[in-house]
Amino acid sequence: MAGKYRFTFGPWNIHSGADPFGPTVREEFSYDEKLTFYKKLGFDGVQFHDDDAVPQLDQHSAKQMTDKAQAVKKQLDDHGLAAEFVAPRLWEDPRTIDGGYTSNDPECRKYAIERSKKAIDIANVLDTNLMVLWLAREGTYIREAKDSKQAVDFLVEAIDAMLTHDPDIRLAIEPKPNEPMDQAFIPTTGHAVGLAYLCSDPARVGINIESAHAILAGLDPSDEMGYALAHKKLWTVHLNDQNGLKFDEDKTFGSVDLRRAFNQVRILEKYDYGQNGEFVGLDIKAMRTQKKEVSSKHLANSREIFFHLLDLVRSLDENKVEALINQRDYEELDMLIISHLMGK
Ligand code: XUL
Ligand code: MN
Repeated sequence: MAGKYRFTFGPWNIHSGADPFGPTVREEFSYDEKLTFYKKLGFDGVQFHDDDAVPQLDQHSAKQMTDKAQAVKKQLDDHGLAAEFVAPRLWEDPRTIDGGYTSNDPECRKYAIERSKKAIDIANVLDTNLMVLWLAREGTYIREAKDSKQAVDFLVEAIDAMLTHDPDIRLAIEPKPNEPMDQAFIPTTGHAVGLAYLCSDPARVGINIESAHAILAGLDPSDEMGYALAHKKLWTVHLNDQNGLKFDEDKTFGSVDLRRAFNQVRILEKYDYGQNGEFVGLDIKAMRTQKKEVSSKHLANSREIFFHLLDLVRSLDENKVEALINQRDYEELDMLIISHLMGK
């Protein structure tokens, strides 16, 4: 059973606990140390930002960048790990203060596209053709700051440049409605799918659904997954949990709402997620209060919760579900699901 699902997380998911209001609270594990965690915790692949793989990327020549990426690839091979995707980090450089692809400054937009092409080149060396685009600062703090129609044109222009740069690259957009921006231009799966169809090769533009991001948009993550699956565009997921409309919490999968998590596992299982090589990605942060030596439990726990929920998905009496749907007795269906989740 475990064989059917392969799990990944990013090195940023093991972290030293800083938040906007306080400094780090535990020493950071080095990247090399983090790599040793993956297999031990039951994970098969690594999610990368471009500069997780090649730190200080912008200061390197193309040759230096390739050499460094090759060393990372060798290390992955030595650990028996795959690279799931590379994502350009477009939210820390001074040239991305006002956004990357949608900045009002043409020089900054150019930087964002060039940086994204570098991320694609790194992905090639790491032997993955998947790039995730979390559109961090592609939005506004005040409505009048940018033109929302033109922003979509800029996004299409940037994505088309990436698709042209590498005829094999596939781009998975990770929608999020807010944080760090007040209003993001691509807040939901529907927006991302719509954007895909405006691009030069829509078949190579798909989606990464993060549970917490969907919840922040007031939506049910499993419905968002269904929408992306119907378009054959669910290419990866960032499973986690979120307690209502506040900052992006990246909590352990299922830790807030087990039923909501159950329904995510249920739709993934129903539509054979993973059959085409998709990984189950987690994007989860340990609580700030965790001590260093136990600051990776959130990852192993999330994976374990996924498998417990998978057991529940597989043992649900689907005949009963269907009969209750046919009778339109949704009160009884509600009770069936709740009882099942409670082990009754
Ligand atoms: C931000 C977020 C990112 C992306 C990768 O909320 O989820 O970590 O997943 O860039
Ligand atoms: Mn994410």
